[in-house]
Amino acid sequence: MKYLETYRLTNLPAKAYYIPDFISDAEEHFLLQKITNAPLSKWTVLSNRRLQAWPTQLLKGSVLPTTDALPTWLDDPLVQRMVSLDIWRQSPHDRANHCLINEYEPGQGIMPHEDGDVYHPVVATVSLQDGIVLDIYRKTEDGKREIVYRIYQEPKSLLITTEDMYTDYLHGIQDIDVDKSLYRDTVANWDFLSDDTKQRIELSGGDLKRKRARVSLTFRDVKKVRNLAAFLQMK
Ligand SMILES: O=C(O)CCC(=O)C(=O)O
Repeated sequence: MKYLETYRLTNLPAKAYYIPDFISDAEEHFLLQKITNAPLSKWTVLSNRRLQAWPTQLLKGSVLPTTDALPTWLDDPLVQRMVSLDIWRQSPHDRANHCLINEYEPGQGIMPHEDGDVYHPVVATVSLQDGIVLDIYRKTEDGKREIVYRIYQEPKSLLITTEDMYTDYLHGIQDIDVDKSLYRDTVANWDFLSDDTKQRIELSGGDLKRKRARVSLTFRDVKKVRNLAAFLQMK
């Protein structure tokens, strides 16, 4: 893999990186198998997507118990490869300790939101199985929000957002079947997309139908890691 700076989306505020083909076909297949074969109890089903939290859901939405670590199939090669890119250099645990796996069927999405103070401000998302558009929103002065950038995440890619992109913007995925108006000047990472993806977008006139469930693995470093007994005593 080339030096991280090679993948910087320089047309976005600081900082976002998009790495196509971050994982191989075989790795994608292996990860999808692991996710599919996880116990059914691992899934939380929401109205517009379902998700798995690894190693576990956060206590009170903000604390990771020390007893749990990411399973090997998520750590190797994904987290280790991210660590080698030096993206967790300044994070409290020098690496991601948590992974949220979201599955979006065509027509599903996630409301615009900020990731907040629970995590160190570096987010690394691997996409599997299908592409999808991530919208980046800015808050307007009248308290509303508007889409200011769009990033098309191909399967097997890695998207990293940090600094202002983490703190000053919201992100979301629209609950639609077709990602519309995808052109060179509307997709922030257009130059990084594969020829095959660009051709499919162009052949569809810029309106790309979501064909399969898109699965994402979002890696972050949860700041607070506590011994569970100590955590309960604090109550
Ligand atoms: O699936 C994605 O790419 C976005 C997930 C997300 O926004 C989150 O987990 O906070």
